[in-house]
Amino acid sequence: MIAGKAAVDAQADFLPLEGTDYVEFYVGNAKQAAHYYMSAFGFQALAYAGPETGVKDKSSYVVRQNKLTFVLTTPIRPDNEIADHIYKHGDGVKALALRVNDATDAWEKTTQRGAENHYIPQRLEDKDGAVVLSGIKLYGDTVHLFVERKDYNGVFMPGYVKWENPHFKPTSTGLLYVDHCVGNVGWNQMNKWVSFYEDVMGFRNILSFDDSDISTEYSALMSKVMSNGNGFVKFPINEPAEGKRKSQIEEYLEFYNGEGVQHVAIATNDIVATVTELMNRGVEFLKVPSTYYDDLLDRVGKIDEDIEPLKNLGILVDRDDEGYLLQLFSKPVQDRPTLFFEIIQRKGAKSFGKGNFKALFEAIEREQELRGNL
Ligand code: TYF
Ligand code: FE
Repeated sequence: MIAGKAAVDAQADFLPLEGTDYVEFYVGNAKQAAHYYMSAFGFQALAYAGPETGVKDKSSYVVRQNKLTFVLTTPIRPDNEIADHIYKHGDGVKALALRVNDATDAWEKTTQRGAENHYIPQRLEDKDGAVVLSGIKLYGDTVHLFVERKDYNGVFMPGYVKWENPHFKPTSTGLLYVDHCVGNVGWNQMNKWVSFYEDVMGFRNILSFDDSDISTEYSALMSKVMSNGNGFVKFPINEPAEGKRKSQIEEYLEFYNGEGVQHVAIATNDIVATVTELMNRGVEFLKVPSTYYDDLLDRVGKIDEDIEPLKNLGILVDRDDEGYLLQLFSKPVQDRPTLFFEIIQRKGAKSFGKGNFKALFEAIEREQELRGNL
């Protein structure tokens, strides 16, 4: 009986994920991007790989804050995949790396179920142990990596050296971990990627938003939230929908030149303190009209926070049947209107802020209009 139940559980989650290991960005200037994430977002220097460590064609800087690890990678020669990626997409997310207990097994199971190979499992070793890395293709040129690091004690991964600057240790802004990462896919492609997460990764569709839930006067989109078995990783997928004018998803697809990661949502347990710090360090956020706060308590009921600081910072609040959440969205973090960040504090709610969609999307549309892309 026990063996039978274990078999059923294994069947239910054939791809046990321990969480997001890191997010890798391909950028035009990794040295400066790393400085931005340190100075503006409060990350610490962690590791480095590049010409000084024997890597010929790229430099990668690893920064960390609590359980959040970002890798900033840039090409240092024109004739490689990284340079092509930046030429096509501008700066953006290349890899969503997921922590697993067995990266070989994760790759074998997912490729057997139809995933396209990106990186055949490789055991990378140095004096601190071994990391096994593998990867499969995702939407656009984005990939999922599987990282097995149970036998590794080094700073990041074989190939990287410790990187620090004793003169520059920015204080934390309270960012904790990746809450979810959202992908924008092409017209009528959402269900294909929903099936990918269901069939290849063993995820479930936990929430869906259609046009009628979220279309404003102009911007229209549909979204389905995919979650793995333990709920540690969640990937909403957006596709554009027909509206009066150009959908924000279309604007993204046009400027990213294809499908890719739209936003990375980062958790904090004190959103007022975190957003105050981020703003003081120059991070720019979308603003909703102050009338948003007039009937806030009627909509969300009693909350622990004072309304005044939320209103001053532009923080949005939404409630579901399990609790409430506070969230705020940055402006795009590069010149193209592509990747942005969400800062989120969950107080019981497991949803995504549906009650804020109208105010949020109208704020996005005001920016789209300023860019001449509405
Ligand atoms: O992740 C989410 O679903 C929320 C809402 O273009 C959202 O953060 C959805 C689509 C979008 C911006 C935010
Ligand atoms: Fe989000």
